[in-house]
Formats: sequence, structure tokens, C-alpha cells
Amino acid sequence: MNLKPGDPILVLTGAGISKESGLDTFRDADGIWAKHDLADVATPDGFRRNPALVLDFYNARRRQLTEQDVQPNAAHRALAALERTWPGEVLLVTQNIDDLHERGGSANLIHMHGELLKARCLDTGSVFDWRDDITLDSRSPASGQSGGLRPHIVWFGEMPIEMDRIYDALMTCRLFVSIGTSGHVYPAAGFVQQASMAGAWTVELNLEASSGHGLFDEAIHGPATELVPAFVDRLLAHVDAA
Ligand code: BJW
Repeated sequence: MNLKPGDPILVLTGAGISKESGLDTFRDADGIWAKHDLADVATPDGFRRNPALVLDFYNARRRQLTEQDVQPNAAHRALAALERTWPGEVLLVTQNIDDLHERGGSANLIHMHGELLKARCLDTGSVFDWRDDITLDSRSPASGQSGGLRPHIVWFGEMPIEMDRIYDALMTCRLFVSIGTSGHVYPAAGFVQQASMAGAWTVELNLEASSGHGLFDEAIHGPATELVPAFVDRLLAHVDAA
């Protein structure tokens, strides 16, 4: 890896980074898609067909995040330390809808698939902080309509958030690190090729080889709470040596 202190870094995270905090991944054997049909709970059609089912699915996940003792782990905290210490931009793009990166201390962060603790007005598209259940009767603060809210989540077939900013960062980063994602969902699964074509060194840190592991310059496999702090230490050694 030919990286200089100050070179821009882009980190992509997925559900695997929050697994050791107690949140399920999607495609592992015990994952969310083993218990729920994604066409029912994670598509605009599913929401049109049965909004109560979709709201319940996200209400339960929101309650788990706010009521159970779900805390950021060593991997979330290590990425925050990287952002604080690296003498250049560290942009964190997460596919996760939990708030564990923020609570771990990260600030330069894009939630490309939305946020569990936000709600969106169906009429105006305005987005609000929202920690309670969303029900069929919840009133939108923007339109005043009862039943006028949906979770602020990017479902299949919808455009992920802040894609222009992400593509700009993919073109300029010198290091691209993908953590805890299976590489099945686009456009995130294609980021490694875009960063690589733009000249970045690319690294996968994942429990097991992802579907696109062969596209990375380097792939290290194991639990995020071990791999990420060790990798951040390795990067920060560049700063100490400079
Ligand atoms: C550990 C670990 C530990 C376990 N330590 N690791 C080609 C090009 C473009 C689009 C498409 C395309 N083909 C199809 C599409 C459309 C579609 C898509 O990708 N479908 C595929 C299934 C084929 N994509 C879309 O519709 C997206 N929108 C879109 O494409 O708009 C048009 C567009 C075109 C071109 C440019 C830009 C835009 C929207 C996707 C929305 C995804 N939504 C979900 C659900 C909502 C959020 C929620 O409910 O939480 O987002 S699906 C679900 O998958 C969720 C996740 O964010 C996402 C990714 O999952 P992730 O994070 O990778 O989890 P897993 O479970 O798959 O993997 C976990 C990994 O962790 C595993 O590898 C484990 O081994 C590992 N792990 N423990 C480290 N301790």
C-alpha cells in the first residue's frame, strides 16, 4: 500500500460491523432475510401492499436500537479514531441504518441506505428525527396528515442517498476500505471497482470472503472488532513514521 499521510480515505461499512454489537446481518444463516421476505418489508411495493407490516418491521428494529443495550463496538470506535487522527479526509459511507457510527464518535458520515431514527413525510419528502414507533396514525410534522410518514430507509429500487458526493469521493480517494459487507447489493457492491479504476488501493475487512473479494488488492478475514482496530493502527503508524 503506497499511502501518504493526508491522502483521502473512503471507508464503506455494512451490517457485519454491527454484528458484534448485537444487531443481525441480512444474508448470514441467522440473518434478517432468513426471518423476513425482503419483497414484503424492503420494497416500495411491499409498503404499498401492507404498510402496517413494514412499519412493524422497522418499529421492532428501532426499539431494539433504543431500548436494548446495543452499543458501538471496538470497530466503530477505531474508525472514529482514524477520522480524528488521520491528517486528511476520512469519509465513512455506511449501508447501515443504525446510529452506532455516530455514537462511536464518527462525524464525517453518509448513511447511503437511510437512518432508522428518522422518518420521512410521504407528501413533502421532509425528514425528521424520530425515535418512537411510526404507525398508520402518525402525523407528519410537515403535511399535518395522519398516516403521512414512512421510515427514512432506502428500499430496493430506490436511489441511495448522497450518491454524487460518494462518487466524487470514490474518484479522489487513495485508499478504499470495505468492512462487514457481503457485496451483494448495488451500487455499494460496485464501489471497489470505481475506486480501483481511479487508482485507489482497495482493502476488504470481512468475516469471510465477500462475493467480490477478488476485486480487492488486499483481503483480510476475521471479526471486525479485531481486524478494524489493527488496520487503523497500521494506518496511523504511517502518520507516526512521517
Ligand atoms: C462480519 C461479521 C463480523 C458478519 N465482522 N464481518 C446492478 C447495479 C445497480 C443496481 C442493481 C444492480 N443489480 C440490481 C440492482 C438493484 C438493487 C440490488 O443491488 N439488488 C441486488 C440484490 C442484486 N439495488 C437497489 O435497488 C439499490 N438502489 C439502486 O440501485 O438505485 C438505482 C441506482 C443505479 C445506479 C447507481 C445508483 C443507484 C437500493 C438498495 C437498497 C438496500 N436496502 C437494504 C434494506 C434497507 C435497509 C435496512 O432495512 O436495514 O439495505 S437491503 C440490505 O442489504 C440493507 C443493507 O444495507 C444491504 C447490504 O447488506 P450488507 O450490509 O452487505 O449485509 P449482509 O448481511 O449481506 O453481509 C454482512 C457481511 O458481514 C457478511 O459478508 C458477513 O460475513 C460479514 N460479517 N459478522 C466482520 N463480526
